[in-house]
Amino acid sequence: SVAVEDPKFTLQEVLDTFKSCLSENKEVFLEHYVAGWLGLVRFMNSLGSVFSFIAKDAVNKIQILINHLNGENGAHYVTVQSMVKYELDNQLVDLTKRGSFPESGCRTLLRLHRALRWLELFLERLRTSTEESKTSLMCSEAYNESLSQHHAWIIRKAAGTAFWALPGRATFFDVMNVGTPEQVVTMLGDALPLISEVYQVTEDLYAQNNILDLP
Ligand code: 1Q0
Repeated sequence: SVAVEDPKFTLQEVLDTFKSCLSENKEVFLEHYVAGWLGLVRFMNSLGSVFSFIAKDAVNKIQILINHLNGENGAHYVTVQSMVKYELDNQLVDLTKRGSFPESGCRTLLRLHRALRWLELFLERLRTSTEESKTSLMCSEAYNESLSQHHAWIIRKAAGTAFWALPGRATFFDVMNVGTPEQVVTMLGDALPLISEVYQVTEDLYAQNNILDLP
């Protein structure tokens, strides 16, 4: 199970984890991908209990991937590339409707992958925001441009409600624990291209294998 308390935690460390995701030949290490997500969830938990229904789903999915990594076929789960190949070659993925493999690595990671696009859009807005900018608005705009397209109405409704409970920009910057607003902006500028790259490599892999719409 997953530890969620860490007083020294800074968002910088989390975003650094995504840097270590990519191998030299642009493979995505699942272990680091999962570690990056754990850090994000920890951050989300520090924002308050309104977000716990979101955190809970993220943790469930992270745990599924950890179980694959630690399972008897773990060697096939070292990279996202090897995972996709292994699961597709062995018919371990539900391709058109939910059925035998509700916990396939491919469909589970796809949910986090879509959320990573939300994160990218949100952090980019935060990076270019001003003191007057509203975090709830930045968050919902990023969500509407990405993740919401994959969510049922009831989930969109619940997410929209949670966004209104987001703390303001100043609190956000504090919780990140990175330093002055200027330092936060610099850190985000450094980290975002790395997150984008991890996102794009995964997106291309899923597109090539025709698995962007797994149920
Ligand atoms: C900081 C506020 C966080 C806002 C997160 C926006 C995402 C809202 C998503 C609402 C998800 C609702 C829970 C259930 C959804 C599932 O139905 C869905 C599909 O799965 P399935 O198995 O039913 O097919 N699950 C998902 O789409 C996965 C969603 C994971 C969302 C994880 C978002 C975690 C983000 C954390 C980063 C917060 C830190 C931001 C750092 C900002 C720095 C200041």
